[in-house]
Amino acid sequence: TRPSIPSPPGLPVVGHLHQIARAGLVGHLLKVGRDYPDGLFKLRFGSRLGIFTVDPDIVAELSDETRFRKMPGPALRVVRRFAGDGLFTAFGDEPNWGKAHRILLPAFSQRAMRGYFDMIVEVCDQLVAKWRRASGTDVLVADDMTRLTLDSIAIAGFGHRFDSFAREELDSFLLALGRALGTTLSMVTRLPVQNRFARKGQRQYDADIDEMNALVDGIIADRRRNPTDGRDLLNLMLTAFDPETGERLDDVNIRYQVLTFLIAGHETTSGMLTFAFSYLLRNPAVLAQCYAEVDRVMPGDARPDYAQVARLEVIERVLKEALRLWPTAPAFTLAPFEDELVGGRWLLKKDRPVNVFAAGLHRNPKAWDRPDEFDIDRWLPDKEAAHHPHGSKPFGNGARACIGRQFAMVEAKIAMAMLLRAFTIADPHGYRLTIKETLSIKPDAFFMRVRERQPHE
Ligand code: MNH
Repeated sequence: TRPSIPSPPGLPVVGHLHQIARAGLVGHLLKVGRDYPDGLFKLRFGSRLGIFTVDPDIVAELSDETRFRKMPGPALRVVRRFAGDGLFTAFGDEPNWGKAHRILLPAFSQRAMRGYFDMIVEVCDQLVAKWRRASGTDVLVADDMTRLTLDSIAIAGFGHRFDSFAREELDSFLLALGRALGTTLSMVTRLPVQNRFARKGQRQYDADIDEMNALVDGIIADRRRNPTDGRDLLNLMLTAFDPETGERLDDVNIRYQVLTFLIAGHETTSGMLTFAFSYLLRNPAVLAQCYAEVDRVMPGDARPDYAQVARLEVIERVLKEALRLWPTAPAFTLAPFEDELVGGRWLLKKDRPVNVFAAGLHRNPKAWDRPDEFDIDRWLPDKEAAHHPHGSKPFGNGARACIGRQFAMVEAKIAMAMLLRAFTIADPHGYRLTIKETLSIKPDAFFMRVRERQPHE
């Protein structure tokens, strides 16, 4: 007989849900992951069983695309209620995945990125202006990073202006999205009976999805009324033909794609930036390196240009290290095409999702020295080359890896550089990191003191 997958002690009926309720899903998985650095482990969510791994050698096997592929698990199957067969939530064998992937890939080329650059800089300028007005006070970092990343993807991808910095409150789209993702998470981390009694929540959930769709339909209708000739995401969706099938995307799928990009295109980047700022405050020597880099690469107050982004290498390492410690999309799910043995001993069933828990993988001592320590020098070129090749997966794997990763890195680098060029940052309240999870993760209630830099600073 084959060994069964190990599991920490749980309770009858609820399994491990009570522990998850206490620590949060990511907090609990980080804790359990430390006890199972090798192989697989399983947790019980009421009647449902989840299989997890944080082992880089197992992840190496799961990353073999001839044996495994992305298989949306319970959480993404709930997200499909509003994102349908959009790129993120599609099953790989749904024709719309390949079609949309081929049609939209050109929107993420180097050339396309260059085209978005000025729009991103314009949004960053608005945040700089806002912090100037706030100079000497505390800002809620996650909210401003969310305004920045939402406005950037909306303007670059769809020509839509949220103008988030013109208003005090977050856009109602963000509030609807926050509630919808929170509900999604609770659907997979609570017992079915607890969910069945949450009727009022169900009505709110439906209303939130309606609100998000209304915004998306408005964006699409607006472009149809006022066509443009750029090749942004929306124009590709509306007009481009798939080179393989010769077909265009249908209207239902376009709606799913626009919503998918509005969500996937901002949540995780905003979390990455927020974690990165929290680490800079706790690592003054690294912060000093960032200031030196910004003043060298982007001196004065001239408009940043695209070529400078490649030279922000310290800031890039800060972002990579923040994503190692807190990958803002903390897990993804894969399944074998056929029954497969992994680690030479555990049988994984065809089509049964396995969770790669990236946050635990990224802190596994099998892959990383001093895994809990923030050390940007891990990402110096020669050291990076020496890492375990599957010890870091912040953007997923293979054909289903993040299509927006360059967009995210360009945007985050330029934002961080423009903010550090203009402000000194401080942590007068001694922030202690706590995590807010929806499906992605962010630092919770992180306030930072910002002050305009003086010429000598
Ligand atoms: Mn992104 C897929 C992480 C920024 C659009 N993204 C993924 C996956 C991860 C991920 C992990 C794979 C998920 C899975 O296997 O189930 N993404 C990130 C992170 C950042 C990020 C950590 C920022 C930091 N993503 C962005 C941005 C965009 C974007 C910015 C859009 C502009 N991501 C996507 C899309 C997919 C995806 C679309 C789905 C791709 C596919 O399956 O074809």
